[in-house]
Formats: sequence, C-alpha cells, structure tokens
Amino acid sequence: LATAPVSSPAHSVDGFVREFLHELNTNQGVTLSLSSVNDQYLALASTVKNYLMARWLETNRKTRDAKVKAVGYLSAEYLLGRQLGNALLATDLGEIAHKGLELCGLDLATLRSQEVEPGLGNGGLGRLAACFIDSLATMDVPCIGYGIRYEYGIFRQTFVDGRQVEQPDTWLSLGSPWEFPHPEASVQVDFGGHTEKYTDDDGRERTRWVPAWNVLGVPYNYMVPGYLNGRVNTLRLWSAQATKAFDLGIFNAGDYAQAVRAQTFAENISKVLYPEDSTPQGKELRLQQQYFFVACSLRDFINNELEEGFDLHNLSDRIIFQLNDTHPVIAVPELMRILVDEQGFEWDEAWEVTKSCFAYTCHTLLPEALEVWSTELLGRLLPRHLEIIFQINDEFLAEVRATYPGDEIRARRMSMIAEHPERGVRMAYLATVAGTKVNGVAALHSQLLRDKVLPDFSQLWPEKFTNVTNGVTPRRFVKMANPHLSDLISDTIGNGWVTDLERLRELEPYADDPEFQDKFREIKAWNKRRLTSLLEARDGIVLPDGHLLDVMVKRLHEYKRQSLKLLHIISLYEQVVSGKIAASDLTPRTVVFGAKAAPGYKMAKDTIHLINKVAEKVNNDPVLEGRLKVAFPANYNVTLAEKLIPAADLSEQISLAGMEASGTGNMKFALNGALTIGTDDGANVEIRELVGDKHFFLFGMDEPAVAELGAKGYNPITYYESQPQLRAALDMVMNGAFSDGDQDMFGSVVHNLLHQDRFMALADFESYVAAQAKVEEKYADQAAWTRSSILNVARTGFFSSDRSMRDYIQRIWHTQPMI
Ligand code: 26Q
Repeated sequence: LATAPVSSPAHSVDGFVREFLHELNTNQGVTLSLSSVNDQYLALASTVKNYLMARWLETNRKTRDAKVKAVGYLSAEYLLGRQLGNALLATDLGEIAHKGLELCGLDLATLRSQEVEPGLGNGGLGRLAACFIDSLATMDVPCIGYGIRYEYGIFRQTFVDGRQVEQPDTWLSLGSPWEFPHPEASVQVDFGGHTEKYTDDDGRERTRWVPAWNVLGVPYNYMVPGYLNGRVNTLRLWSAQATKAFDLGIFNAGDYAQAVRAQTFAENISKVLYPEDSTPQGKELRLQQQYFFVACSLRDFINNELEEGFDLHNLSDRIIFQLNDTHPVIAVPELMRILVDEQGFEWDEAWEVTKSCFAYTCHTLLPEALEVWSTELLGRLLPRHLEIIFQINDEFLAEVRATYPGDEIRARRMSMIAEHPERGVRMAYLATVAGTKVNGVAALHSQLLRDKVLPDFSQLWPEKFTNVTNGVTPRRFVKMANPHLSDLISDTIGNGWVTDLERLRELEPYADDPEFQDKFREIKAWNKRRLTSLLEARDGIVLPDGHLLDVMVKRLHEYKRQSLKLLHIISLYEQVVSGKIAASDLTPRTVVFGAKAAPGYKMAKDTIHLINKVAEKVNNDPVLEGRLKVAFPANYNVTLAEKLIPAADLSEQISLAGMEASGTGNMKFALNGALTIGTDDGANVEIRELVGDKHFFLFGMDEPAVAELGAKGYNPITYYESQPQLRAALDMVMNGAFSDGDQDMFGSVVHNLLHQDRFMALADFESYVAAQAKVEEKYADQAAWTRSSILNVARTGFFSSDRSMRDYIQRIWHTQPMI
C-alpha cells in the first residue's frame, strides 16, 4: 500500500461529473448552483489533475527504480501557455469533459477562457523550453525541468494613446491549480561572505566558503504529461523565501521591522521575470536569480542521488544538465564547489565529472546579448564561485598555451575573463569550456556560431560543436490550436502524425485534390472567423472579411525589423493617397502585429507607438476603401498565438540575415498552412529548403551579402535618395502624416533608419516590396495559394520538437527512452 499509487477516476462521463462535483464541493467549498466561473474552472482543473495523478506517481516510481540517465533541463524561463487544454488532450478527456460539463449546464470553452497563462518567459527561448519538456514526456524520456516560479511573469502590455504601458502580470491571483508546493523539501541557498583556507584532518589544503546570508528555495512541482502515453514528467520551479536565519540573523537582532524587511528582501529573488530578452543589464538581482535556481536544482538532484547511496564520481550516468543559454551557467562552478569543497573530491576528478554533466545551447548571435558578469559583483555575491572560475580559466589557458605555443594573443582572446570595459566573466566561454557539447539552434546559426562567435573554440575542439534545429510541439500548436485541420489530417492519413510529424508528407498527394483544397480553405476561413470573434471580444478590433491575413508576431526588436513591415504598409498607403495606384488595385489585406518591447528599449517602444499611429490613420482613411487594415492587439502571448497562427495566410519572418538564431513562430505558421515571406535567416533557411522555393517568398540579402555590405560601409541614406517609393514613405512619416502634423514625434525612428539602420532595413526594402507583389500575384490564384499552403503543412513535419529531442538524445545526451 505504501508504494501503491492511487488509481485514476473512471474514464466516463458519469465518473467525470461525480469527480467534478466532488472537487467543487470539497476544494472550492461551494455547490454548483452557487459557484463562480472561477470556482468551476478550479474544480475542473483539480478533476483533470486527479486523472493525471496516478500516472505521475507511477512515472516517478518507475524512473527512480530504473536508475536511468535523466535530462535536467536548466532554464530561467518556461513560457508554458494555458495548462487545462493540454492536460485534457494528454488524458483524452476533452470529449468527456465537454459532455459532463454540459450535463451540469456549463460550457467547457467558458471555463477554459478563465485560465490565466503562466507567462514565465519572454519569448522564443522560454517557449522552446516548454515545447521540449512536452516532447520528452511524450517520447517517454525521463526529464526534470528546473526553473524559477516568478510571482510576476512577463508584464501585461496595454496601450495608452498608442504607447506601450506595462502592467504587472498577476497570474497567481485567482489561484494556481496546476502547482504542488513542497515546503518540506525546501533547500537553503547561500550568498555573499568570504572564503578561507584550512587544513583538513588528512592534512590537505582546502577552501571553505563562509557565506553572509541565505534564502530558502521552496519547490513547486508541475505535471508535464506526455500525449496519451501515461508518462507524466516533472517541472520543478523554485520560489524564494526567507530562512529563519534571515529574520533572526546577526544584522537585525531585536529589530522586528527590519526582520520583516529582510523577509521581503529574500522573497524579491523570485518576485519578477526580467523582461529584457537581449542586452543583459548586469543587475545584481538577476545574478541572484540565476544562482538561486541553479543552486536549488543541483542540491535537489544531488541530494536525491546521495540518499540512494550513489557515488557522485558516476554522476553523468544519471544526469545531463542542459544549459538553456548562459543563464544557468553558474551551475558549473556550483557543481565544482559541491564536489571539491563539500564532497572532498580532488580538483581534477571533480572537473572530469563536471565536464561530463553539462551541455550548452546558445540562442543568439548578437554580441550585446552575450552575458558578461563583472568580477566585482560575482566576487561580492559568490566569492567561492569566482575563485573556482579563475582556476578553471587558468587551467584552460594553460591548455591553450600548450596547444598554440607562443600565441599569447590567442590565449588572451580565449580567456573567460574579459578585461574591458570592466573585468568580467564571459559566461558563454565558461559554458563552452565546461560543456560536453555546444549547439546552435538552426543550421545557419550553428555555422555562424562556429565561424563568428566562438571561432577559436571551434578550432580547438571541432567535435564539441553541433547543431540541433529547434522545433515546436505539434500537440499544442496543431492538434489543440487547429482542431479542424487536425481532424481533416487524421481523416486523410490517420492520427499517427501527432507523435510522428514527418507523416504529414502523406498529405502531399492531396495538394492537387480540389475536394481536399476546398476543405482546407474552409478550415482557414473558420479559423479566421474564430480569430475575428476573439479579437472583437478581447480588443474591440473588427477584422474585415475576405482579406489576406498578414501576420507578424514576435518580440519587438530592431533586428527583427518590424519597421520594414511598417514601411511596406506606409508605402502602399502613400501610393493610394498620392494617386499612383487606385485603392481597387490593392489586394485586400489585413496586417496583424503582436509584439512586446522590453520596457527600457526606447527605439522598440517608439516603433510600437508608430505602428499604432499608422494603424489609426490607415484604418480610418476612406481613400483606402477598406482594402488595407492594420490590427495591433495588445499583450500578444501564447494564448493569443494559438488563435492567431491558425488563421494566418502570410507569415512575416523578415529579420536581417544572420541575426535571428532560429525563430520558432516561423515553424508554427508553416505547420498551420501560412506561406512565409522571409529572409535567408535562422530556420527560414531550412523551411524554404523543405517546402521548396515555389512555396516560399524569399527576399533580401543573405548573410554573406550582409557581411560584405557591412565591411564596405553601409550608408542607408543612399537608398532613401535613390528609391522614390521608399523616400515617399519615409517623408510621409517625417511630415507628420501619422502624428497630426507633428514632425518630431517619430523623428528618432526616422532619423535612426536614415542615418544608422544597423539592421539594414532600407537595403532590403526594394526586394521586400517585390516579394510582396509576388505574394499578391499568388493570392489572386486561390487554387495555387491553397496548394502551396497544403504543401507547407505536408513538408514541415521536420519542425516537430520531438525531432529536436531525438537530435539532442543522439548528438548530445545519449539518454534512452524508458521503453
Ligand atoms: C539575460 C540576462 C539578463 C536578463 C535577460 C537575459 C535574457 C533573457 C531572455 C537574454 C535572452 C533571452 C531570450 C532569448 C531568446 O528568446 N532567444 C531566441 O531563442 C529562440 C529559441 O532558440 C530562437 O528561436 C530565437 O531566434 C532567439 O532570438
């Protein structure tokens, strides 16, 4: 009995209703007739959790007994999206819940819309982590995801007079039914203080860390259910709390008010997600967050192993820690510290173990996005870790000098310690030296990582570098988000595609089948109607019928070039206003933007303001006869993405070549039948190779052309001077057409494009406009468009995150599925 898990409730409508009403009564303390929608949602969530519980307990038992190697995914972000729909899918309870709730006079969709998504991530990197843990559970691979339970996730975006205003994301305020706190399993995390040398009983010289303060990490477990396979993995997010030592500590003895303030200080560590997704600011609290969750996670895993009497020399038989970018890299010196200082390992044996337990994924190419932590800050917060980093670096540089005798310049270049602008630790170098493998996230990115970001390292250790192209989970982004397309696919080729996405290839023969095309088109139309009602209710936005739906959704960044999309819109508008073309010549088109800007990123916020002002003007000018619309719903998030992406005709992936590491939105659009207009960048390259040039609108310079132009000297103003269409569009902004005649409002945006344009939007404008003309030509032939659209679905099965996970397993982790 002690080990026997609970059994699952009955898989029947009756059983479900009984369970649901029971949860409503016992969990929420209300009867059905008096319950609020939130009560009903919480009771429904509990009910579904109960179905997963037996499988979760069983998974834990099986995994523990099997003593196999697991993946420890270390990520500061998990952008999970809503949980209920996914849990219903994983348990196959969708129909039963729908019918059962109907019997209770309730509507499943209404309860589902009550859920607030946990937005514990900024964008691509956080969503990737969520897709990966979904795939690992579905593939029966033991994985534990480790991260931070931010009390406030990514801010809620609102617009005031067209400008972005951030509101706190209070995702926990109505209760969070998907988490299981385990305060009894809390761990202590130390900070500050100093180190001292001492001689141990065996006469060995050792070092100990004497920390100055500490906090408690409280684990919150979340279920990560596999799709219909009975596996439920765990996501463990850490929340910071004050320890006893904190309120009773030396520095505040007797001062009650100060003690309470100290508690707040500790809890600040997991209070809020940093909303910057590039240009790290070197904030002390951010470093505290990173060390906090990493220390908790290593402690947690190692304690579990030690309980079983495990010999830590063999740690890599049990775990591989995947570092999701450099954010968790402080785990490397932390593991060294545990092994050397606490477990009494010799340095060299500890280093052998540590090197075999980590692998590093890089997600960027932008130099300013690479994390460098000042040694001053590191030494103050984590003095022992800084010493360990210095020692790792010394030994590494000795190896470099031995390999390249006399090449002191190279040794300096490769040092983990940067000397300018201040002394700091290059976290990417530390990760590269410590990791068994280093990977980029798309073929082009991995190549550029080798050639441009870490060339010395790839020369020294060519076999360390590999690529794993990103992927997305087909469960959430096709099966759940696009139910009618999923039914059509399953009716046509069976339902194996949900866990074996390459089977979408079997749809290829149907691309020319008029009957299939009609059904496919009707589904797109249905998805558009669904989006229309959502946007109407959510934002009061009215989408016109029959328009080409042109979608650009992603974080706002200069390198992603929302401004290029905007120049295209302005140019179309300007041509109609000036009479160069008639409104009736326009392909009816609605452009949808979704984008959050980092709160401190001025240019990004100005661009948001300009998009909103252009929308206001374009949407209300009768000269366009309603044939061009711009919609910018606020607060783009996973929940909105699930409705937007399936409705899109055209996917905008227009970053400057060599800047977007991969992109994953691009994959979601293609899998849902949108055609891509895109540059030769990130995973676009692979999408185009797979779908074929005829079914992809390529434009712009490729990466070598970008490098060449940059080397030659890029002067954006020459494009303004030589291209009348571009000039007219920019002049329109400058003349105040979108700012009630105010010629200064968008001065900085225009000035930046004309005189700096770091991401060469002006250079690619002509080619972009030409590609958009091709889009319109193709859209005019609906059969040809639909054919391409079907082929996009059929040929992009490669982008399942299940495939990414297989690649990680084969190239990096060398773990085994459980069965
Ligand atoms: C670092 C230090 C301090 C504060 C914030 C950060 C920080 C936080 C988030 C730095 C970067 C991020 C997020 C990066 C990100 O989302 N990168 C994207 O990763 C995707 C998944 O691999 C790729 O598809 C995108 O191309 C890449 O931009």
